[in-house]
Amino acid sequence: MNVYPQIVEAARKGQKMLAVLIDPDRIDPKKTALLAAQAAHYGISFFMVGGSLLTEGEVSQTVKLIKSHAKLPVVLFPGHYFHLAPEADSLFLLSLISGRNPEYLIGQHVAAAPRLRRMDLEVIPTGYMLVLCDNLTTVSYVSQTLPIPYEKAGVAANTALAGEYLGMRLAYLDGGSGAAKPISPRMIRTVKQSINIPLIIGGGVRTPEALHMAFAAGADVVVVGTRLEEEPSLIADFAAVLHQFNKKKV
Ligand code: 1GP
Repeated sequence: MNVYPQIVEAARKGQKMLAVLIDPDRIDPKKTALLAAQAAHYGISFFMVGGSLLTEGEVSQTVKLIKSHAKLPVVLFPGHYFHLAPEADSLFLLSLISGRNPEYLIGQHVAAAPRLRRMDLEVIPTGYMLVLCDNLTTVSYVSQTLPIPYEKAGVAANTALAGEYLGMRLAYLDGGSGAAKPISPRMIRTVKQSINIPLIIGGGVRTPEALHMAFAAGADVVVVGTRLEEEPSLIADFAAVLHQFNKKKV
């Protein structure tokens, strides 16, 4: 189940995608099972599994748990080269292009490469940009990088475009998990207008209104993690926004 062609095709048609992120560090197996079953029912696009601070083993278990409840693609969203699992479908191979820490621009990738060769994962090179949304999130701390300032939409756009010229297939603007507020619509619009690759937005999207704003500003894919892990039943409200944009009824 290759995810990248689906993202490109949806973006070409102006269709939106909604991804649910599960962090194996915080997983509640009952809630995740419920979320997986409901996500399939409500037409969510795909799952992501990952986090900044987890250990090997939990990733595989989480992917298997999701797969046992939902026939949806699972994309790995690794914080470390240990965070790989052959049970997943795809991998966002993240280059942290907002930062200047070589470890997250090439170091982790060198360590991951031989493992990836042994796994049959779809590898999607992704230009990953952190944005400072009021609070310092775990990912900024762990990666020891400076995020892009909230108001600097032009910096974000230039960074995303540089990523595209370097061969990245996706641009991912992230406030980080648990961000105090979502990325601004102005930054989303500015970045979207500057690039030709699909744009993913995540971090701090806690309400259907915030999801609506991100889609309306030009996000092709929006990722919701924390809020749905807390309250899986909200999936219906988030899905309603997705289908409103895609003009489908659930
Ligand atoms: C984090 O974009 C994701 O990388 C999701 O963030 O947990 O705040 O929804 P939240």
